[in-house]
Amino acid sequence: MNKKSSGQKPPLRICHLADAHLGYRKYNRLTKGGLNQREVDVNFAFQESITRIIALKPALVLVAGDLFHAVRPSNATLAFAFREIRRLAEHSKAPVVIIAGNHETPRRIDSGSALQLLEEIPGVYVAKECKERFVFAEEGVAVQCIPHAALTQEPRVQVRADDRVPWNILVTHAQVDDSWVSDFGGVNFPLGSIVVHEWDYIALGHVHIFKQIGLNAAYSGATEHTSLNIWGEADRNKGFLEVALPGPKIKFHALTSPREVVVLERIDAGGLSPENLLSAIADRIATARGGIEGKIVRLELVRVDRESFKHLDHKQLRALRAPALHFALDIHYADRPEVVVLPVGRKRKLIEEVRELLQQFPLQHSSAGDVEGLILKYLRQLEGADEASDTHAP
Ligand SMILES: [Mn+2]
Repeated sequence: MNKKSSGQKPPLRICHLADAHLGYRKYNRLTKGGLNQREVDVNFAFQESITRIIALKPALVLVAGDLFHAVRPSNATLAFAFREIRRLAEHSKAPVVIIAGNHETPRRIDSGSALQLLEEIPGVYVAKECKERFVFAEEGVAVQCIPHAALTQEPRVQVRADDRVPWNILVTHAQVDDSWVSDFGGVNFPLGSIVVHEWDYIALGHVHIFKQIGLNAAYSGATEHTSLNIWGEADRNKGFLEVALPGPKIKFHALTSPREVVVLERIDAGGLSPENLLSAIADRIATARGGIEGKIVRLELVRVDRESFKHLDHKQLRALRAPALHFALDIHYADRPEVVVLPVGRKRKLIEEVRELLQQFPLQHSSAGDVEGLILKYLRQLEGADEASDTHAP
């Protein structure tokens, strides 16, 4: 019986989340229990999303990748994820489908995936490596999963919707266009490479802000501020999606627990005395609505004179910054080019950009070649960092 053509498709309500990045650590602020404060924040936000999803009573829950921040999460992170996913499956009674994102995908298949532990929970379905399709007859829905590793294969993975099932959903973790980049390491997967309209909904992970793509696809965004450049997403809420079919009608639920990120308006320090610069900083901090206590704050100072910065009252400056969980003071000195604008042209490799940048800087103590070698070394270390150790890369 083809329900699709008979027009009697039963309504379906789904919750879609992604990019929880459990195990993310940043800054050296610890909780009373000795845990990294940001790791605890990330757990809180995830817990809030699970509690709120349970309350919404969806028929299906989708986790579109990067549940874990690293290939080998700590034992504490694994135990926390296990408990929360089990709570979700038990209390919602909805099937929970999880796919692997780039952060939790090992480069070597024999490393195994941390996600396989979650497969042991009844009602939880995991696509770690290959494309996989889960059909839930009772809910009348087929969920086609394309985890990160399946997208890296050549030739490109092929997927088609199944007409015999009332609802067809696609879940993947990738960069579908270049309009917003939150994180590197994802595969470029233009939606033009699939038949977009045959899917009732396409649940995306990888971009850390809520973003609807066309009529039937969306990024839910991350559940906390875990992007490489958190300042660029400071004013965007973190949350998850409730998606109702037919439609899809997509509703964003903003979480209340993510820590606030504040980007203060930059200060032009050109010509300011040390005293005036300090009071300008104090004034700027006073503009933060609700203060800066416990928040993650950034303030840029431009055209700073090295001598007057040295004579700043640093004790007072420390006192001004102290209430924040983390206060990034980004200083651009007057005797350095503030921003180097590279010519716009074809897309190039990062190292090519670096090479060009180096040519524009007068280097005093080392050659451009040495610096380039060093940068290349660090880039490679960064690439291998997730996998190389049990500890977390900065
Ligand atoms: Mn991510």
